[in-house]
Amino acid sequence: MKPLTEQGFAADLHRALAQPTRSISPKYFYDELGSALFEQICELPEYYPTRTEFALLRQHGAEMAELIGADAQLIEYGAGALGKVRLLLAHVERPQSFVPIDISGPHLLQACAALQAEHPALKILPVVGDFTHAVALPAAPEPGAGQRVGFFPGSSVGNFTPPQALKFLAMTAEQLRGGGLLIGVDLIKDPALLHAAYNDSQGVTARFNLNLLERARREFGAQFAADGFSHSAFYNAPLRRIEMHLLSMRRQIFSLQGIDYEFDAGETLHTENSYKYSVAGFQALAERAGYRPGPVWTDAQNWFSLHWLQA
Ligand code: AVI
Repeated sequence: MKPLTEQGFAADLHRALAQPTRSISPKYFYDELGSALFEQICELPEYYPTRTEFALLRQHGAEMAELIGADAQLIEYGAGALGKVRLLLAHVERPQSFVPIDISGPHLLQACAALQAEHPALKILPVVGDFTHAVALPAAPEPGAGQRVGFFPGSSVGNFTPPQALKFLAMTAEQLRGGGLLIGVDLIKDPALLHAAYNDSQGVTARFNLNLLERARREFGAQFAADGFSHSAFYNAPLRRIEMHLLSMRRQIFSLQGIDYEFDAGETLHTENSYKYSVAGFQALAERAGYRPGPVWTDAQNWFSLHWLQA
């Protein structure tokens, strides 16, 4: 077995499998195939967050840009394909620079090249790193010039537990002091809608979840029966979160790098939480992290929210 201090997918998977209640970080979904499956999820009819947030950015981008102000440095946490920031950049006056942070260097640089072609005058300063930690950032605008503004769309904050979210928000509040954060947050709603969003009829979310085990097979030769696990996603109402699990269909052995882990029928590996907030509940969390909550934009159905938080 790998030493317990080791970082990375294999070490974390061993650590998870050795626990009586098995749970692993959702960050391991996102290898090449997992990232492509997530892009497909964003297009699904049942997965409302992406299109609702896009619509809010399209509708209110100019108001948001007004709060961002002229000459701002815009920092995107967990940048991905840079689709949403384009809707802001269309309105922001003379951005001083755009700093996208992402763990996947090749993808980030590719996305930056495409954005640069559309905005030849924009200074793009990509940072390859884990945005959940305090990565070194380019210098902020001079005092009296524009402000530093963070952008964290997609309700990725929902994939943190509330204590992790508090820690992340407190870190960004420090980084953005004097400026602000524009953050997308998925809202509490009818559990049937939530259930459908994470149990789509085409089975893409199931493939996305199961890819975590397939990734272990590809990368470390993990051995398990292809039909031994199934996708399970449900709304845990008291905790206000969708939980995703990989559910063992029978008593079986999952073998990883020469170590056998036993699963009973019905036992799970917990792979993701996706917390849902009320507007007031999220504002209270942001306040505890050192922000002053400002304007909030929501859709007519109250499914999704974008918050301006003053740092
Ligand atoms: C990235 N994150 C905000 C997505 C979510 O909704 O929690 C990931 C996801 N998991 C299943 N479907 C989408």
